[in-house]
Amino acid sequence: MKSTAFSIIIAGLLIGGAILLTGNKTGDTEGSRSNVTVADGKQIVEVTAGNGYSPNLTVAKADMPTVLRMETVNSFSCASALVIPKLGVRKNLPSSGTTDIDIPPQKAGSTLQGLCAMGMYNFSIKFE
Ligand SMILES: [Cu+2]
Repeated sequence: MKSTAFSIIIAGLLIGGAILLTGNKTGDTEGSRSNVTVADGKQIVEVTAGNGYSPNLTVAKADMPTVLRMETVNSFSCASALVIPKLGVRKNLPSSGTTDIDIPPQKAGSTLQGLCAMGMYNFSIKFE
């Protein structure tokens, strides 16, 4: 009986640890860099719009022409009505597809925020 309880506790700890590790991998607390690629002197930041935006926080390079590539896959939530106030951007994303938005070079330390039209969902891109 005691060893069963012990196994359950160990299993619980393992599952908990796995969840913590997976949580860290998305890097939402520190910001994701894995969705940023550089090609031909431009950086491409990929953000998925579905039930909200993913990743929530992206860390990108400052002082570099940037393309924000919004991806939607069967997205019918209001996340597809995208607003980027700082850039004066308002876009209706297709329910499925990619939409490129040009972002001029941003200063180090600045943050761009994207929102759904109602302000329910948001994401940020931090430039460093
Ligand atoms: Cu909304």
